[in-house]
Amino acid sequence: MKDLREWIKKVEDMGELLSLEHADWNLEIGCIEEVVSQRPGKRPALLFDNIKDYPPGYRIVSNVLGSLPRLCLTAGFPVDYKPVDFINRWRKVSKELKLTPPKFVKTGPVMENVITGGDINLLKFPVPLVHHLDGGRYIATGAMSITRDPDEGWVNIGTYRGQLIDKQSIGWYISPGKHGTLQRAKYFDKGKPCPAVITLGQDPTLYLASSMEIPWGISEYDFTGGLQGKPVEVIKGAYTGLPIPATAEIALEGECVPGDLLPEGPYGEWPGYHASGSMPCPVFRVKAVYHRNKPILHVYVGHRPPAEHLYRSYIRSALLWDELEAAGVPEVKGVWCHEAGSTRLINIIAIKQRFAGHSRQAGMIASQVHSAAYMNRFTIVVDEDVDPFDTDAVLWAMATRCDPATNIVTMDRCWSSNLDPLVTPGEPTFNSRAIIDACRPWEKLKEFPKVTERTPEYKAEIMKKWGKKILRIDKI
Ligand SMILES: Cc1cc2nc3c(=O)[nH]c(=O)nc-3n(C[C@H](O)[C@H](O)[C@H](O)COP(=O)(O)O)c2cc1C
Ligand SMILES: [Mn+2]
Repeated sequence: MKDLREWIKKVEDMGELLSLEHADWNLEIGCIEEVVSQRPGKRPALLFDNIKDYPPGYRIVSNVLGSLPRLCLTAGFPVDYKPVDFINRWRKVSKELKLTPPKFVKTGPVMENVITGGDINLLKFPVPLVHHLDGGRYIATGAMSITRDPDEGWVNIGTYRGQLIDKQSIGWYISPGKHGTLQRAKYFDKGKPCPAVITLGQDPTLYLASSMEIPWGISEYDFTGGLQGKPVEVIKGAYTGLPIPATAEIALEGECVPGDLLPEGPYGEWPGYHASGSMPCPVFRVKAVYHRNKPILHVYVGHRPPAEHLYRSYIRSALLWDELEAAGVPEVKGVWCHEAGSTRLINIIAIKQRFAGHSRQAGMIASQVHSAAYMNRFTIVVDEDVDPFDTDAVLWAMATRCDPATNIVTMDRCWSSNLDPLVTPGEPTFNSRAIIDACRPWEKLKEFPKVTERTPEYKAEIMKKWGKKILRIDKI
């Protein structure tokens, strides 16, 4: 996609955009998003203009990727894909794409306004107070943080939250173990400040890559260039030297000095809680602000599912399936990172059992590979006759094929974070997790009671003979 504006136009043409005026940045916009993204039926992207206290044109876009057609548009896929089509296509494309580094250009729309030094005032933008219990106004939610590995030289992009501390500073929260945290820690270990760029509105295709677990060492820029078949255009930041997307809506250049910590949080987050409390967090000091005329701030509103972040169920399912195969788990027939687990907490793997221990292998590995290891709590392994997308079928398999005393194993001291409502703020961020082996026990596979269900062929025969009479009920 060229930029966020082209994306908005396309979404409007698809009938998936709702434009609203005169909403208040103070709680209203956050709640409108929650109502819209949790309603049954269409859940449009939201574009707010004439926001209270702000000049016309200073807009907010929200619920950006909160529908499968919008996700397909963003990935460059046909917009009528079903979940399984998306997952298959993402797997194929991400295997075949040619990593394509960004292209440096002299200037671009993001440079329409340049503000430095004492003139910087982040409240120029309609920074929302999103939830009643948030620790403050959150400026970076649907955002991207761009950093360079000081030893290896590659550029990472991650979506990490940022709370407005004052007119020139942001509490820059990155969870333990994320690429941004690892790179930032490398600067701090050398006693050096960590330079970074934070963008607050950008091409959703780049944002998609920024918010997903692309492997360590691969720049999300290069991945996006490959996905869209042309390099992302970037401008070299005057302060940091980092590549800034030329069409970003708003970009902030600055740095984080070791030991410069201030309280951050809580923010109502994707698991559906205000966890984490308020904790000391590295502060991002803004040195330069660039923005387009009439900039659009991308706001992500965290809350219990259904929510915008469910788009990550589709991508994570594809990534997890790939990682299982790469780790040597054979005969994976389906993967679903369930929306009720906010795409991370409950993952379902379907396999065709081929050997004793196969189901345990699938579950243990699925609970630890990169795309799923962070904050996972339940991995459920089912046989191939169970559709992982069908929650009732998965629960039925658990209820009828899993002997809890022998087929639920737990692990403790695994990778979690302050966003986990079971983690006590200030304590080490471990969690425990369960592998629920809901496959028919291997040693009973042959004699396991047959499922009480007619064959599709016999059902079809019955419908041929009786279908008209049965379906009359729909017309009554
Ligand atoms: C809207 C949104 C907000 C997010 N906020 C955070 C955050 O505040 N901190 C964090 O560590 N990860 C956050 N994530 C998850 C990361 O973006 C995700 O794990 C991504 O893979 C991180 O990039 P990395 O793999 O390069 O570290 C968020 C994701 C989304 C979609
Ligand atoms: Mn990364």
